[in-house]
Amino acid sequence: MQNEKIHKTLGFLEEKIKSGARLEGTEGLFLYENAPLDWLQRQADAVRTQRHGRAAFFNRNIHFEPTNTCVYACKFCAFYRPPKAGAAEGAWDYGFEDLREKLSAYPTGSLTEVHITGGVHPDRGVEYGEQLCAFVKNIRPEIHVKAFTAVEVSYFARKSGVTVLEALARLQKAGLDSLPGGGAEIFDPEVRKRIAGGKAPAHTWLEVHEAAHGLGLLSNATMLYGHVEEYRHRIDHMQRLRDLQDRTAGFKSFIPLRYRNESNALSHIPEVTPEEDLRNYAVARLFLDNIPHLKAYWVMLGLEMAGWALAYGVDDLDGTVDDTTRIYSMAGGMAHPGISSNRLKELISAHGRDPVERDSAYQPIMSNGR
Ligand code: V47
Ligand code: SF4
Repeated sequence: MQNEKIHKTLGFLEEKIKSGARLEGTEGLFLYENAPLDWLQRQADAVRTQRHGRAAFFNRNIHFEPTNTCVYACKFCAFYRPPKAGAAEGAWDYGFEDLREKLSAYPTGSLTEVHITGGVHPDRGVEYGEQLCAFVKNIRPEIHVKAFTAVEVSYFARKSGVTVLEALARLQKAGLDSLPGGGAEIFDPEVRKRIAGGKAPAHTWLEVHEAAHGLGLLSNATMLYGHVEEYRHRIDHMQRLRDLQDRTAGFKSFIPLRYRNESNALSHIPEVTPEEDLRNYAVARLFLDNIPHLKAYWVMLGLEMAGWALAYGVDDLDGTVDDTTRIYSMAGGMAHPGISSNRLKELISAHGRDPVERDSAYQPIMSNGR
């Protein structure tokens, strides 16, 4: 496209964004393809400031990944092991007592959320999920249980011969508080088939979240980018989330996840540049106008880049995380992710924002250290 035409369209879009009007899919695509990064930064930061002022959110959480045994074999995944694999091949399976031990390292008040997700174990149905949620609530009733991706929930339901709605209602009764955003990858069926063939299709992922929202459970949404997809697939992905959010308002945060290329079946694909990460956050902030929070997951991105992302529309850095998540360390992310809340606050302040500790529903809470 010629420079003059690009310039004119950017002027038009700047006015549109300022007025609060919603961007069309073609306009989102135009931004990905043509907008200079500094232009995107200014627009995304203005929208972010309008919504959240100088606040940048974080929470005190840990991740627990019960098993990496998985019935699926997503090509981007460095984490999973097939059901026949044993410990020698790197498979693991933690029991409830391992979780008890892990939680016991955190005195009451020093942790607000446990994020539980893992491989889709062939033998586990909704009963397992209920027991795990109830186990956490029994020993630590104050901790928010964010557990099981839509892919895991859909498998639980199938395995136990119940509907998704029934599975979710039973999990909620047992103690589930919200769903994490994983498993969304990219919704476009062709791309999804190439990178995650076999696992729950887009409509299943969306149906699980819609049903969860109907029960009053909040959830997040991710997007895995920077592999074989094109910009139009990212727009399609965000459009489907935006449409669902218009109906339910149940998504709290959107979490773009950059494809990391170590030790998986797509390792020949180079990772995208930091500039591309920032472009993606900014377009997401502008296009996805009805999901309030945009999260830079520092474990995937690195702390320094997560700090920079705060100027490109991001308002949330996830949490303290602890060192038990391996989804990213096995794919090229930080080896032992974990950080104190003070370090997160320093990072946020160094980037000119005000750190706000939040609970899992993004209500500000008073911190008591660690
Ligand atoms: O769905 C797996 C991604 C996701 C790779 O809800 C990879 O608050 C990049 O969903 N390169 C699981 N990404 C993690 C997730 C998440 C993380 C943090 C916070 C929340 C939340 C959710 O991890 C998977 C997949 O998209 N993933 N392998 C990889 N090689
Ligand atoms: Fe299994 Fe999840 Fe890895 Fe896919 S991304 S292989 S569903 S653990």
